[in-house]
Amino acid sequence: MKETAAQFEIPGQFAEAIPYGSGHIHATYLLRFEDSTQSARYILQRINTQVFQNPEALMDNVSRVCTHLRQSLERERVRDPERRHLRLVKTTEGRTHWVGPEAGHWRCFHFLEGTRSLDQVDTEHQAHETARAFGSFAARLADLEGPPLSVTIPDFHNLELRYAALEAAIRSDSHGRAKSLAAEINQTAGWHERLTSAIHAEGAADLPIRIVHNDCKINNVLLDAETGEGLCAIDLDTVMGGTVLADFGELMRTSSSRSAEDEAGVAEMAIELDLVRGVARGYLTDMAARLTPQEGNALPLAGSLMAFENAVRFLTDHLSGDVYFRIQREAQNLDRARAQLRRVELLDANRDAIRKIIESAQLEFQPPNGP
Ligand code: ADP
Ligand code: GN1
Ligand code: MG
Repeated sequence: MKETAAQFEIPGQFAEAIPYGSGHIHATYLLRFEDSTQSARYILQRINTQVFQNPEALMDNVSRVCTHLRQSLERERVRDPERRHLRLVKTTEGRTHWVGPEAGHWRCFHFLEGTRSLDQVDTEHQAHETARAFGSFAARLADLEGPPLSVTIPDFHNLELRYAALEAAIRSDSHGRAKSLAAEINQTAGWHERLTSAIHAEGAADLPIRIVHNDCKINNVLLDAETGEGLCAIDLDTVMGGTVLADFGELMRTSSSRSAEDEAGVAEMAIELDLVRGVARGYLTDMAARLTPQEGNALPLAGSLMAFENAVRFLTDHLSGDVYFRIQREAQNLDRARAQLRRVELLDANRDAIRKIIESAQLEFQPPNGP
């Protein structure tokens, strides 16, 4: 790790590198450097190139997004700009990342001090600040100049392809797990049918493409450790063209329930309307004025769709022998899938209440003459 860290333009001496965070994709390390008077921390990541097969294009996107956010924050003289966007540390050769032995692609960010990320939400304020940070992020990127961002994962939120991948995993049943999963597989098929009709009924099939984050889960935002203010959207690898459903839906999926993503006690799981209000008001603070009426109408469905998409992906990965999402224990992807199926059910059952909350947040944040 010391040799890898030495490839980056970091002053002082290497002190330590320890595994960090609970992301499912990259290998992340907290790096500490020190000199005689002070010590500074960094995030060092080995990019998962199974998942991101074009790391050059990926890092070009990330670097453009970081630069644009910095310029936007500086132009508006926002307080504390350094903690409101990710900052890459360049390599000693002035590059965005370093390609090491065995084609390991490494990158380094300044550690945002005095912040924390949560794996699950507890208060309405946390839900609000998480969603507000992601809404502000999307609003700032609306005027990104230059060519479109590269597609870092093709068809990332293509539900039909995700579902087809599940069906293929069931057919090949490479780890002999399908037989014991008949209940989950049937449930998934049922939701696939219902949600496919809902997408058409709610006009959610052909929403405008805008730059979105595409992975707005709760632990991809850094909150101020003391005040809880939502400071910085992180994990920028999937920032590219997409629909508002991906971002708003992922926020609803991860921040509308006081339970873990892999919660085993699904019977007690609940959707809490105070958290739903936090998400809706937070996200719409900066985005209400930008959304078309068609996008606004589709928002109440977004949480069910993203919970379903994640259920399908976790179940596929469990059937395939856990090759995509990192796990800390046996059958964790199955627990994740079951918990997401329960969220689909709860979000769907609460759709009318969720719609009312969203409509009231839209009124609160829309300019008087509409978007
Ligand atoms: P993954 O794609 O594997 O989820 P992330 O980029 O989300 O990787 O990073 C994993 C975790 O590391 C985050 O959830 C967050 O807790 C922490 N983290 C990442 N970047 C920073 C940073 N610049 N400052 C502080 N913490 C960070
Ligand atoms: C992954 O990278 P991370 O842990 O923030 C995944 C998301 C899933 C999420 C489920 C690139 O997010 O799409 O929704 O796990 N990221 C990628 O927790 O596949
Ligand atoms: Mg992450």
